[in-house]
Amino acid sequence: MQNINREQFPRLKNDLILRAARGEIVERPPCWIMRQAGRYLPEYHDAKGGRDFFEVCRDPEVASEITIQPVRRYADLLDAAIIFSDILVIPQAMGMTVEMMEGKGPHFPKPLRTKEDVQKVLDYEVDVLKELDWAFRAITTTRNKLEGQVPLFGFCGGPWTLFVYMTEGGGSKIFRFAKEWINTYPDICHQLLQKTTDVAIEFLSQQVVAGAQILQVFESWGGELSSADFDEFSLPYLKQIASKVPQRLKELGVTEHVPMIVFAKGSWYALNKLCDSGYNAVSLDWLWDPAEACNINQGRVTLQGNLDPGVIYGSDEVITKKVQKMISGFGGGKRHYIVNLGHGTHPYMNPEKIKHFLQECHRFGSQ
Ligand code: 1CP
Repeated sequence: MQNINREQFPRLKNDLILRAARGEIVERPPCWIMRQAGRYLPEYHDAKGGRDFFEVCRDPEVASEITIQPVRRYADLLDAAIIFSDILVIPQAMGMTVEMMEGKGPHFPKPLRTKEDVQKVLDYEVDVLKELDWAFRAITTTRNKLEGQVPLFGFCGGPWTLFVYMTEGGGSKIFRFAKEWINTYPDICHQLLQKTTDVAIEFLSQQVVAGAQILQVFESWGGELSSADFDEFSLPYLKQIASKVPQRLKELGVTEHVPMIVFAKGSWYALNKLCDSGYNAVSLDWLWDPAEACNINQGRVTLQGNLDPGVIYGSDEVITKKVQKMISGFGGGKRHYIVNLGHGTHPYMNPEKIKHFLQECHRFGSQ
């Protein structure tokens, strides 16, 4: 395990996203992109060199290089880096095997299908510091290598989203097993969601100790739940994370305020509640009209998003037009706003189009 002195990290030169997340008035909206590192960048494939995804995550030198690649390529256009890792490292730390199938996505050879399967995970004693030591090393290395250019995001998956992967065994279109679980054995589901939440709280807190300066929780499958089921199987756990991470950070001796962002993709019905869920910022998918979201938010939190990632496949002129519309929809972006896409990049995207998107966000956001 590492011995970290947070005072010794390089001084932060660009704290724009931290100020915007805290609700301060800023000179322009900060910009970053979900999945800004990864497969659409040729330099990612060079650095990965055909190795296994999780092997690369566990190598602090390569993981930090991949994390910094977009910051280097889009110099001065990105206001944050996000550590190169995956949401599925929590199920791994809980004793489950997760493989990454090249070009396909995550695969669990033994998903949770019986009560005994779940009990095994509930009984498994998780030592977050030990199991995820490699993740903390990657964060510390990256924080040092970033030399204070931009803040570093730590992240984790939302408990419901992780539950989906643990029960389905991978991505899904119909969510047969996850839905079978919550509609047959809700009590067992709550036990598993609680255990996952406890691990997520410790994992996020230790990422901060290791050097993360801002946190995001990805509840990517939120929108697969009905409004009532979201209130039962997702929201209470997201709220616990927001309230307990700051408590844990205090215990761990972290004195600065670390902003937290929640992204519950597809959970449009929950925006009002998410604005009161304890997060500093709520990330929106592209189904939202920015002005309508602002109207619901009423300045309670910072909103993040929300350009349809598909717009990146369009012409420069159309990207420009849609960026302008987005930023004006968010009231010009000088307060309560962080630029992002409504979801992550795709492997087929042209890095030059992403650059154009970022340049236009700077141009309209500075006006
Ligand atoms: O810059 C970055 O953001 C890179 C770090 C990162 C993050 C934040 C990766 C790298 N994954 C994630 C989060 C993540 N992983 C989410 C939440 C965000 C989202 O909704 O997109 C989810 C749902 C996953 C699960 C996952 N991992 C998928 C999706 C599969 C599905 O069910 O649709 C996939 C394809 C992965 C693999 C993965 N993770 C990251 C990369 C670069 C890759 C591709 C690996 C490869 O083949 O090289």
